[in-house]
Amino acid sequence: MSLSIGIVGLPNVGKSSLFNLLTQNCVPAENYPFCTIDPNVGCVKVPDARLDVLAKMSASAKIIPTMVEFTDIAGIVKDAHKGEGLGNKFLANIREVDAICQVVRIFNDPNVIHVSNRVNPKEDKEIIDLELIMADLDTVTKKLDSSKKSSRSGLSKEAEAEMKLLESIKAALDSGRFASSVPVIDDLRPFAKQLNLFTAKPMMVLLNVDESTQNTSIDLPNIRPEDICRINVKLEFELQALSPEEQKEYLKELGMTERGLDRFIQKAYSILELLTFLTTGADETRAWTVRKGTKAPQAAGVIHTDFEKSFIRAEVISYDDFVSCGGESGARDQGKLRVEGKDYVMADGDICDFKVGV
Ligand SMILES: Nc1nc2c(ncn2[C@@H]2O[C@H](COP(=O)(O)OP(=O)(O)OP(=O)(O)O)[C@@H](O)[C@H]2O)c(=O)[nH]1
Ligand SMILES: [Mg+2]
Repeated sequence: MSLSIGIVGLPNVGKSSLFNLLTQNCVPAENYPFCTIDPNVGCVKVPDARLDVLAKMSASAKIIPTMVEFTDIAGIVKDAHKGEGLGNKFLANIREVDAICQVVRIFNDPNVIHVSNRVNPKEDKEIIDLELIMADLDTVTKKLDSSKKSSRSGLSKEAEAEMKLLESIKAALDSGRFASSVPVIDDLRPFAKQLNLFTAKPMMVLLNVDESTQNTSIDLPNIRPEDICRINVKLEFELQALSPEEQKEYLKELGMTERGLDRFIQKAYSILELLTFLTTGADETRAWTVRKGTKAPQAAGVIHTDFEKSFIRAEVISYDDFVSCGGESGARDQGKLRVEGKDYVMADGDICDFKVGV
């Protein structure tokens, strides 16, 4: 499963630099022979420390991480929703992605022109937000108008509920809030999804910092603080050029324990509402991706299409149990290996052995 995150922001904030950083960091895996699918789309491996631990325990010949796709989108300008700049192309590109990463500049550099000639992350984010909100408002208003027309001949209960939802979304957008701030009941989820609104997509912010702004506290609209990730893109480029040992040394000097880039990829992966399950053995230790809520047979189907139909049961050990029991046989002895059936809902970190029929 390949889900994609669109890198969105004002011109010159570091979107393409981030994209290049991500794709250069990528080692081709056998299921994705090319990292860069086209100049703007790249597959990136998701760092997961659990893989190294499991590979060591199982003496695996190789490690295969799971992947996530990033799309580098052209810089948005004010009035994009009216077709300014690359307006329409830009919006069409964002429409296709599953989640949005807004890059916001908070680095100072007189050599890099800022479109408004000043560094102001809050206002920059507001410009982008407004474009997305205006484009969504257009979609919602059109939809409301057509529902109102058909309502003259009477509305079904279902259509009435849909119209109410549209009205709540419109009210939110009118007051500068995102569609994602409007609660949607389960029955209306398919309808809401099919609207494909920009501001209903999962969203995160990457603050492109420098040494002087890396700890600057900042309050951004329409985003939870935990969905903001700080990276110094320029510094990450410098790190990229170093060997893994030199990187460790440099990070230590800077008082950091890991690269910001790894944290960023993990965060981007997490907003997609996915979970990782694992398989491990002498051949390989591997991470697999499914949407949250996926049941065991469908998860087995990710490994091999036929496995979904021929699924019999799953033998599951949670990652923590696997490690603390010293591997599969220890977990089995201590009653930590669970036998799960076709209604089992997968959990993150499940180590699975799927039993299938022929
Ligand atoms: N000082 C500094 N410069 C940066 C940083 N990130 C990017 N730049 C520079 O900013 C300029 C623009 O970077 P890009 O990555 O091309 O910006 P972009 O957001 O893709 O711009 P558009 O594609 O035009 O929308 C380049 O000269 C980069 O080298 C950073 O963290 N610090
Ligand atoms: Mg660019």
